[in-house]
Amino acid sequence: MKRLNFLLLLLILFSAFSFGQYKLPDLPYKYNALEPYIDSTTMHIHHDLHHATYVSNLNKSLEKHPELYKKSVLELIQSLNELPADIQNVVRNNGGGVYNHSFFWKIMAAPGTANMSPKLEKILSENFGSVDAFKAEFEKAAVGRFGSGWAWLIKEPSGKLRIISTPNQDNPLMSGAEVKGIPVLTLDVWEHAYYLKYQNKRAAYAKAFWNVVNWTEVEKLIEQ
Ligand code: MN3
Repeated sequence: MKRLNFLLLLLILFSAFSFGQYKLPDLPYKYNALEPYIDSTTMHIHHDLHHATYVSNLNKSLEKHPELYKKSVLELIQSLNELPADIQNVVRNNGGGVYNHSFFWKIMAAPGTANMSPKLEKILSENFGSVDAFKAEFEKAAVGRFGSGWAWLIKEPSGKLRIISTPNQDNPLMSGAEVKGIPVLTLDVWEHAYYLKYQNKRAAYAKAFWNVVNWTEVEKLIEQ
């Protein structure tokens, strides 16, 4: 009986200690699901090492302010200016890294499994002239982002769709974002996202990306 109590106590202590800490989400598909456009090795390195590091760095950055573990990652990055000054920057970079990658995995799918519906074609054409014009503008934002960052399709408060890019791990939901909006599609243009397969050819990576977009999810996010 004593032994059981001891085990229970350990279990309770363990849950209390780990409560609220951020965890690396699993990929919503297999590592090789996006082949041949995004290779399995890149997905392993990107998810298991890069994304995982943002998660552990975010956890570490809140160690001195454990009450903040109660907040969601989104809540943290939407209220950066309200956080203790000593952690604002580290939460911006690592909270952004956690949020952006979790979102990025969700808006991709195995080639041919989540094609663009006629309804979404119409929405994109209304906003950008045509689907091709939309893709060209998005690729331009991806290629034109100097250094590391992200290209985004966002829904502005007015409901209009807009293409932007952000540096580092910034995103359009963050407090202080230059352009605010709801992300509905994104492309990671850090070199770690494409260098193994595409080397310095970011434009080829941006073009290949169209084969693995989860258009069903994008449409759902636009309609929300
Ligand atoms: Mn990345």
